[in-house]
Amino acid sequence: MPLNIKKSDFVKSATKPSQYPEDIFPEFFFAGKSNAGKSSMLNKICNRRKLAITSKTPGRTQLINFFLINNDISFVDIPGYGFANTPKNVKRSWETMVMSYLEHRKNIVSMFIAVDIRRGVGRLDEAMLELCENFNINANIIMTKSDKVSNSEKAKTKITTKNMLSDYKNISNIQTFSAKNGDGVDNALRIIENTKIKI
Ligand SMILES: Nc1nc2c(ncn2[C@@H]2O[C@H](COP(=O)(O)OP(=O)(O)OP(=O)(O)O)[C@@H](O)[C@H]2O)c(=O)[nH]1
Ligand SMILES: [Mg+2]
Repeated sequence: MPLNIKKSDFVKSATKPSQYPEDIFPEFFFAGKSNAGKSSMLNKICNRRKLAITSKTPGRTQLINFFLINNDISFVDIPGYGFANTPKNVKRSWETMVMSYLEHRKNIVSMFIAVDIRRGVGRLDEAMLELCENFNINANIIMTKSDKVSNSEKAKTKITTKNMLSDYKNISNIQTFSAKNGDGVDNALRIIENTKIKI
């Protein structure tokens, strides 16, 4: 059964572990390239328009944002990687912030990687996958903005992505998603329902 989200609340933003909320609930985090649609995905899954802030401008989400779902699941929107012309100091602070999140957070059960379906999986997505593999974190690949391509393109991309990522043992699911028309929402909710017990 898909998870039924009845309640979703913003908890807090953080840059470092001392600022994180308690680690008592199973946690899912949303990663991906800047502008790939992470925050929109989180909102669509929660059926809320403005829970996480979204923007046309890449680099909108700059802190680690924690949300509490149904009072017993945690969602985390992390800043995106790899937008053009990232200054070196911003890149370094992203790395410090995300690395210490992965190192310290004990309640992570799974991650959703948002990949713009028109762009496909890139070098930095693979780097993120590898990083998570090292931390034993299970990954779900979400090909976002599927409303922008035809059904045949959707099917084709799913197959090529599956083939391309077949070496990663930590990927449990590859699916399409649209925050615009709801494609893939139920499947994402089913995954959360089935994974949340793992803590
Ligand atoms: N057509 C369409 N547009 C989308 C979809 N999801 C996101 N967008 C648009 O893509 C842009 C970026 O969306 P965000 O959700 O802010 O992306 P993000 O990955 O959180 O970006 P950063 O926080 O900057 O890393 C916005 O203009 C969204 O409206 C989708 O499913 N379909
Ligand atoms: Mg965002």
